[in-house]
Amino acid sequence: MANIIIKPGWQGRESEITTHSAYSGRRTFVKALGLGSIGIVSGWTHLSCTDDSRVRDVVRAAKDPDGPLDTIPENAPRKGLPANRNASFEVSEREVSSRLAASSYNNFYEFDGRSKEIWHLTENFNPFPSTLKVRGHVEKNLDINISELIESMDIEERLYRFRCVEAWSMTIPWSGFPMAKLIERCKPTSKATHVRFVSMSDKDEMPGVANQPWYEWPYYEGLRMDEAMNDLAFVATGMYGEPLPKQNGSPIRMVLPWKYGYKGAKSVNYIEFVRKEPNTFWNDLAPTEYSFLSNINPHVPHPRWSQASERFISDLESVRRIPTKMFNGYADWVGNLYPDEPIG
Ligand SMILES: Nc1nc2c(c(=O)[nH]1)N[C@H]1C(S)=C(S)[C@@H](COP(=O)(O)O)O[C@H]1N2
Ligand SMILES: [Mo]
Repeated sequence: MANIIIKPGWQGRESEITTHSAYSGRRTFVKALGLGSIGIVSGWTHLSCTDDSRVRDVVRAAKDPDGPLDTIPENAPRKGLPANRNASFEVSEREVSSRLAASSYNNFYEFDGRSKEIWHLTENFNPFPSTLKVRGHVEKNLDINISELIESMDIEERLYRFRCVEAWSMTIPWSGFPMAKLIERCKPTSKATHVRFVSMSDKDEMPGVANQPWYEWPYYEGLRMDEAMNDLAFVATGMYGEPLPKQNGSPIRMVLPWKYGYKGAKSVNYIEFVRKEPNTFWNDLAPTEYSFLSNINPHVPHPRWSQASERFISDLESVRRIPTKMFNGYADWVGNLYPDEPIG
């Protein structure tokens, strides 16, 4: 474990670890160093959007107005698009974010953990065709063709608030289908208490998987079954009336608008039904910063910044600070799932 140099993330673009000789998995690695989470991982985890460099990234991305809109896979299904909007999910207090902002200011560590400009790194990524594997406590294992899955569902549009743990936010018109419909299709047995989602992970297609080996790829997330079956839980296959751009998680990505953005795994190709609370990517990396539940709560600060307000990205030239709502404004839908949390 010699020759390990760790720099905070804001000191430069080169990797934090210049030598990372054989280690099996990041957890063992951090344990071997005998360090707690916060200090060591500060360069690996999220930075608050109050950091000015984040906003500079937004402006820089704006200078390339064509690229981010041009990354929809050619072979993505378009059936049912644009879909009718479901009127139950109106967002009236703020405007819809621009499509350019939503497709050029992204978090997707499989491509890059540092900059928000993911779209121009997605050239080699081929989300279609692909197979969704369904495993664990199910009547039987399934290998589902994802194009066929999308084409077999009734596609609807839902306008949802979106809140990243870094304290920036948008309002996004997703298209897709309720997560409950997918779970129905998977036929979990009564033993399943939780569901895991695992993202695609390919070194040849995703530069961040190749050059950031200290992360525990593939990205993995999870929910309780009652959360996954809630009306709000959504599987997005598109946005702004088009199929999902690659940087937004093509071919399918999970959307859980009452939770911080990282709970919604992108580019999922594996679902597993399990009997206990599963480990999750960010919670394993820094348990003091990211909990399993990760419900949006303005009263609970992140250890490194407040969560009481957020930078709302309306479009790339127009960012303003607004207050954060309990459960991101979705207490009426999900408040009853968490009897121990305040609704106020
Ligand atoms: N597989 C995977 N899923 C992911 C991430 C990631 O790095 N990898 N980032 C998460 C985070 S931190 C956020 S805020 C959202 C960003 O989604 P967007 O770029 O479409 O807005 O995706 C989430 N899902
Ligand atoms: Mo995020």
